[in-house]
Amino acid sequence: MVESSRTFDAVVVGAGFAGMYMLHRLRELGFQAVSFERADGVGGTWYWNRYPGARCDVESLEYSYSFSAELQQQWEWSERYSGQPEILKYANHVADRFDLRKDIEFETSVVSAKFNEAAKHWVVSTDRDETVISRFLIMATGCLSSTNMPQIDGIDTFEGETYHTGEWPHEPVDLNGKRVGVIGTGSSAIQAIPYLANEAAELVVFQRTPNFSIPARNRSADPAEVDAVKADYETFRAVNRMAPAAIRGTMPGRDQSALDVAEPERTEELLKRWEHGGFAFMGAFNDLGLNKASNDIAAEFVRERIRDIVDDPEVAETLAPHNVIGCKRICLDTNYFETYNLPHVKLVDINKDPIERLNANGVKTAASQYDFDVVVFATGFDAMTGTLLRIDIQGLNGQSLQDKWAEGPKTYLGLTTANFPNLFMISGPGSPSVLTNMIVSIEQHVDWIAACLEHMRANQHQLINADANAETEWVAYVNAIADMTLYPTCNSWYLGANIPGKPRVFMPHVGFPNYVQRCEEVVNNNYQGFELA
Ligand code: NA7
Repeated sequence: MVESSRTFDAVVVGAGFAGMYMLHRLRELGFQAVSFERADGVGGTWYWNRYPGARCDVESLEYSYSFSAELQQQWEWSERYSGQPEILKYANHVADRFDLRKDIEFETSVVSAKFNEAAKHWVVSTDRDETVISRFLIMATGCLSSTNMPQIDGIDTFEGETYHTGEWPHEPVDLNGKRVGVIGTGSSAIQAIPYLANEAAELVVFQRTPNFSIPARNRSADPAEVDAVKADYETFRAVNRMAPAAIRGTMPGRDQSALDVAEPERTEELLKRWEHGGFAFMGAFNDLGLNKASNDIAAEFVRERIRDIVDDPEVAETLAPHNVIGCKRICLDTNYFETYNLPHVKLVDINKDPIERLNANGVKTAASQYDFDVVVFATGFDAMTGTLLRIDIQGLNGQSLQDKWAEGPKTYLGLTTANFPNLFMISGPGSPSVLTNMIVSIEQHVDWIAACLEHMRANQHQLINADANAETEWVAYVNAIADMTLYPTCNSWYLGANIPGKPRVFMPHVGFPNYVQRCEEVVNNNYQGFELA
């Protein structure tokens, strides 16, 4: 390993939406910063997730940076929900517009980061055999950036092509006339399946857990709507930040329990939102995430729609989820359930007919052999902690993050972790992150970190470290809020339940405005819960 003479105020790991904005802010403040990015381009999630049909499920006018008034005025989104190519184009535009590339080193992965207590800096090593020194280490590594390959025997013996939705090739994949198998029915699969079915000669979907999905009702951007937002983008953003998930959508939530609304009004409300499309569905009533009886009403409504759409009653029943709606990340789709009416599309419930292994020709289940040319793994991610824990991060006394988080992530505000001084995480576990519009959460974290670094510079502090008690209280607080909701009632990736052996801990903080308020209180109380030295 070459110990380089390069010294930075801050190393930013990643050049997705978090890393890019962090780099921009650091440079604005006059800090010497570099970003290391494992891909050969910017965009993070939107760089990697190029599967057919990949699309954001937050509306374009909201899913964009707010930090530059000129940028948000000048950029034109073409659709209600942006597709992956357009979001990646936007990320590249931002990189060029703010001249970020000169401080991003592409195709460079950070493999370890060790805190040197005597020198009070991080020693950061990359897979380019270089070690650099930095006062601060900022992890902008994304929440869904380590793909999850299922532990199925014989994957390597399959002689056809295999793809993971989260690492889709850059070149178009030709599926014309091919027999395609898809494993998984999460958001990625639900977006991809109608596209895969369009091309493939045969498509077989292996489902472990059915998912709730609401029609996206995507369409071209409406010029009148765009003009109205752009006339006062500041207020639009401010209102969005006050919404529980920092997502307002185009239909306000109804402030009433489902149990307090009589039929037929209750069903009419749900139907109106089903027709409108998108996350607005979950705003039909104010207690869908809190009260099982209310949730059952919305869940049954969606099951009814699935039964309406899918011709074969047996297939419809297999596709109908029976857990709490919204407990797993709710999906948005375009013709997902309709796709199962096509004669060349088949659904296999692997609870009834388990996958035994992959073999040279395809997938062997307990009851059948399915031969494929292509198998697509839409099996998700080791979410929120996966990428952080793949890097050998060592804090005070050589303690590794892997050891510290062996029973689940422990953070203070989801921004820092005790005994890892001068280390920040953008949208880390314990922050609202994946339960919100990610860009809003990213901007809030970046601004908080930037202000903290400015404060430290102004007061000649060299070190910031979270207090262990403050951290313990934070973890308990995050769990207490989650326990008030229906989130812990199913096996979601929010709980780490999709990864065998991962500790079952609810990772994100529920609610955005209440979280921001806590972060502001901490600062106003002179960085309460931190030791500054
Ligand atoms: P998800 O939502 O984690 O979905 C992964 C899917 O793969 C899900 O249906 C899983 O079933 C299934 N899966 C995972 N492992 C296996 C094995 N071993 N066998 C069979 N099926 C399996 O990932 P996505 O990429 O779709 O979406 C991730 C996020 O990206 C999404 O929430 C949005 O925020 C954007 P399970 O439900 O675990 O039974």
